[in-house]
Amino acid sequence: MGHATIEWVYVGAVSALLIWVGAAAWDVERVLEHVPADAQTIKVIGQQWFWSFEHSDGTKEINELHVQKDTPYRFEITSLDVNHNFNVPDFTILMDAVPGRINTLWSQFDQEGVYLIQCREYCGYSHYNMKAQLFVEPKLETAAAETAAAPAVAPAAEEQKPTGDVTLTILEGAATQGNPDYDPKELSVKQGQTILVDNVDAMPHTVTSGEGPSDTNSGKIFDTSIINGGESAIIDTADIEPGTYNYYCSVHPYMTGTLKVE
Ligand SMILES: [Cu+2]
Repeated sequence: MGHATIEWVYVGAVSALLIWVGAAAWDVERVLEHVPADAQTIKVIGQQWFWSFEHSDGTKEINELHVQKDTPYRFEITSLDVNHNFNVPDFTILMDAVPGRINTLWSQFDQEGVYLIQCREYCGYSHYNMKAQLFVEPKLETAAAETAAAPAVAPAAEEQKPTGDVTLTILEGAATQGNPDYDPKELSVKQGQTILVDNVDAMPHTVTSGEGPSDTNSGKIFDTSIINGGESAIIDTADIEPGTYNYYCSVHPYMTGTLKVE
């Protein structure tokens, strides 16, 4: 064979190899992009410093996400403020949550259990505490799934606001550091009285006993857990020993107050 011929064989072989590698890569890409037709959509919204989720039937959850085992889900991920990253380490889910755009990925979960959801993009003051829980529950049969799949946090439609002996208000704008938050900052009650915690802000907040997120005794004396914007919760002081207790908001730990039980 002449010199030129060998060169052409070589060029041909290399080209074929490149085309094969390219096609294989494209195939992998296609598999990743291919969302199963029966996938259910879950909207994932990151905000300083909590996660909210909206299921295709309209149910919303905050810092908790309930899904069913072996069911494909398509996640539409976004942010309402700064950049976050939606990360479920146990299922190698990692996707930027960026304001003004929707990133999608799909996944399904093959193990029942409770798993960590966290933010993997530094997003400010309480980034390290921007965590949620993923509950992978048994797969329900399709007929029952419609109703039974409804997660724990149902939309509070015509629910009547509860009343309490005293009111603790979470003020509008409280989520922004430096703004007035709890009103009154120091609340005194008599043991046995009930406290209506009225969240008039648009953001979710909590009233959680303790010194802050790193306090291992957090929430042991009282904890409203998440109160959505415009909603309220009751703290019953019947079982709280007289004393003075610090509390904070688990979503915005710079929000603090004191509860005195007499
Ligand atoms: Cu808060």
